Amino acid sequence: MDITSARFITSLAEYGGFPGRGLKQIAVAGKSNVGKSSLINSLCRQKALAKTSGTPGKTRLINVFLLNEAFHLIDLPGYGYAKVDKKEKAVWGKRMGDYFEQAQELKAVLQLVDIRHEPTADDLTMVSYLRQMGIPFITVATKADKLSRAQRHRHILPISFSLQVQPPDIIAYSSQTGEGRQALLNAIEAALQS
Ligand SMILES: Nc1nc2c(ncn2[C@@H]2O[C@H](COP(=O)(O)OP(=O)(O)OP(=O)(O)O)[C@@H](O)[C@H]2O)c(=O)[nH]1
Ligand SMILES: [Mg+2]
Repeated sequence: MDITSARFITSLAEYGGFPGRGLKQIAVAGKSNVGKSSLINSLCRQKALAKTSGTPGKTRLINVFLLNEAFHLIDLPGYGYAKVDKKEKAVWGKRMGDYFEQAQELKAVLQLVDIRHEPTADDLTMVSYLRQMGIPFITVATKADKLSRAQRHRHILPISFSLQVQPPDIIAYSSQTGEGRQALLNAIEAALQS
């Protein structure tokens, strides 16, 4: 599979009112600044489809994109942003809970973790939530370009232990070099067929 077209559809605070339901969905989750929006841009080969930022907490709403006129890709707001107060965290939790409970068209979550770091407590909470909900997820280790090939192996292992995912199932990805793009597209294609 390749991506032949991609466009922004809408930003939602509440998923319940989303009119374009019925198409299959893939959602992108992960902590703030892990590279969710950058991954969407590199996957779609567009520079500014999803807004990216060096400042964590850029994506606050649920952003919906239509790919290949065939399925929705959902950019979820990131979690674990230290400067967010309690009230905002509660809003985030409610938004996400509503989304995951209502998104019956959701086929898989791309769960992003930074290849350089061990998954955070929030990552573990997210993954166990997905498992509990029976939502399949594809683990993507982002910013692979920041490590050498030898270093990558050393970093994938603790990620695999902590998330309980087999090492070969973790896709090392770089939005800057396009590494892992084809592997991820293949995984998305398989998820959409399930
Ligand atoms: N070197 C490198 N930098 C990356 C990569 N992906 C993202 N970044 C950088 O990481 C920062 C955050 O990227 P975003 O894509 O905005 O992250 P996000 O997960 O969407 O963040 P929120 O919207 O705040 O949740 C930006 O400065 C990006 O340029 C990558 O593959 N390699
Ligand atoms: Mg973002």
